[in-house]
Amino acid sequence: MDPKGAPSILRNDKISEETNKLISSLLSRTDSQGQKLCQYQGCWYYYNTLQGVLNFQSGFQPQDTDIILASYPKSGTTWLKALTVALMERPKNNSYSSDDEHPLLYDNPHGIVPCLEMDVYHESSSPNLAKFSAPRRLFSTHMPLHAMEEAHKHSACKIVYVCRNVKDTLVSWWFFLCAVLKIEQSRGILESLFESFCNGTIYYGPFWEHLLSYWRATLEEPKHVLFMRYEELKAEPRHQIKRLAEFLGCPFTKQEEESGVVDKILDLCSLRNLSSLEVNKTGSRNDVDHKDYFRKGEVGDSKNYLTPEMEYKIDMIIQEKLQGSGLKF
Ligand code: PAP
Repeated sequence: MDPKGAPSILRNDKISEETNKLISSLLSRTDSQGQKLCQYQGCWYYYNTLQGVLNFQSGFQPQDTDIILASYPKSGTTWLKALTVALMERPKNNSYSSDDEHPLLYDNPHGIVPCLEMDVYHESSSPNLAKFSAPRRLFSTHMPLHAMEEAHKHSACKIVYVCRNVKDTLVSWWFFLCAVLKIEQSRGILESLFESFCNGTIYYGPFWEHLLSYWRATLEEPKHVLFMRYEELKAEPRHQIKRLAEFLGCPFTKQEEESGVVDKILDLCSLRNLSSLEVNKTGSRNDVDHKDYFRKGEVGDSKNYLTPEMEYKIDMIIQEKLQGSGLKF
């Protein structure tokens, strides 16, 4: 395919001379669609994304009140963004009466919560952050924690990580990639993604390093880093959203719970509701149609696409890489 047709973050046409020089000293590879990736600080990025990471690393000044929503791609980012926005948007009087003015009705969660390396620092290391001031700045990232180490070490900002069963993540990525590249969803592409997934040379991979970077941090600093799971959000949404609210320092009041605010937020942020909104049916940003962020949202959907051999290989890799960490799937 013509790489120019791909979303900017997957391309390699917005990099500075300096980044170009850096890339020439890094390990690099070309994926099955002809897009180039390189490995920086142990993580694989498409070149334009790397430029955003470098801009972020040289320019970001964390604030103690910042909230950063982190994830490996296709692990529940859109859902976590929507839930966090809904939590933050609760009116102070607890009445939750401004339903028809809610920002989630007018923009996709990715438009409301920008990604540090893909949106905010995509083109510059000194973007204008004035519009992110009140009441707390809310950002997202797909970077592993070690890429944000400086920001993380020097502030008390809250980091929420959502992870997902990696087999479902892989299948979700396959559907998403084919949708945004507007290419046929072939087994060949799934198999090639599977190989890259397993050997770690995939966008933002290796996934095990990603998971472990946040897992270790949550064990060391549970008040600083919250570790959530997509499957737990599906299985016990009320409990998980309360956990999130408490971690962010905005727990539900008794009055809110009694008046059904928890369920209202869960309904508002449900895949069914969000995907039925006009803005998510027809809108787009950064060359990605909003509708492509919503598919089935089912736990275990990968069974329908991966062979038992593929599943076995991923299970073995997880077992080996996560051994001794206490993190299990
Ligand atoms: P991103 O990394 O590109 O932002 P992300 O939101 O993490 O994508 O993952 C998309 C997955 O979350 C899709 O899963 P699927 O392909 O297995 O269906 C998508 O359907 C699912 N998803 C999106 N919004 C929600 C939601 N509100 N509730 C539950 N799942 C959701």
